[in-house]
Amino acid sequence: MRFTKSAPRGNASLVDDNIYDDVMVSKQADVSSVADEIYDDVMVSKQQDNVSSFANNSCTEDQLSKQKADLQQPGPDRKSKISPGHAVLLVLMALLVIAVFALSITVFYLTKNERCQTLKEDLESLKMIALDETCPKCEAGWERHRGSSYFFSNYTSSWTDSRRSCTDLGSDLVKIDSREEQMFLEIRVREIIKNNETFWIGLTDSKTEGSWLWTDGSPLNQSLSFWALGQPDSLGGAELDCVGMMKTEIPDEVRWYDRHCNDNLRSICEKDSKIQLCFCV
Ligand SMILES: [Ca+2]
Ligand SMILES: [Ca+2]
Repeated sequence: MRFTKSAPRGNASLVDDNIYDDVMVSKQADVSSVADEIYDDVMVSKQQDNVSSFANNSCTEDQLSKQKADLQQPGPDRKSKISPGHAVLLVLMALLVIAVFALSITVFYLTKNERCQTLKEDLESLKMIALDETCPKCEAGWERHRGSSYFFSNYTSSWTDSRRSCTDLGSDLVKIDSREEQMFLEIRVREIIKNNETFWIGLTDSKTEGSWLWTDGSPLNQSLSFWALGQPDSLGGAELDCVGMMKTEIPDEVRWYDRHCNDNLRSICEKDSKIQLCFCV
């Protein structure tokens, strides 16, 4: 509030105007002051709000940092986000990987052991051949078929002498174990036969008449007997106790006949072809 100066009475109107102006100026000054104060209050309040907001934001960032650190650190307080189904799947996958690895190792060692065994067998065979101590020499002319090797003699001798010749070569008179073996021998006999010759085989009933045995002592299997028609015909007591195979009257047919064991005939020797692999080079 400003005080106005006094004025002469004649100029009362002018004085009133001055007073009014002073009052207005003073009022405007007061209003401005109040507005400034309000503005200052608002600014202070706003600054306080900003500080509070900044503090709040800082607190939130701190909390986020703390939560991030907690997530990075394993511990019982942090809950796992892996579901039980995923955990089971992971375990199964791990077991599968382990099983595949173990299987690969097993296959590797089995293959390795098999190769080693084969190499050892080959080495032993080479040693026996090189040393030439235990392997008897075999004659030329052995023929391999399936699991056996066969020798068709060009000389003739009795059944007993023919068998001895075979054993001297690490073999015995042939034992016919199958129809296929019979067929093979038939084909070879037809190919090498010259004058309707007969070849001794390893079958005899010299111990008991009518009881046919192979040289290894096994009895003849009647379902695998290949007698010629009407054979054997010594059941009446004749000394026909050894068996040979020869062509019959039927073209290309080769069958068995019982003969005197002292007859001089050709013969067929048989031995395991594995033995031949070792003994014959
Ligand atoms: Ca045989
Ligand atoms: Ca007989």
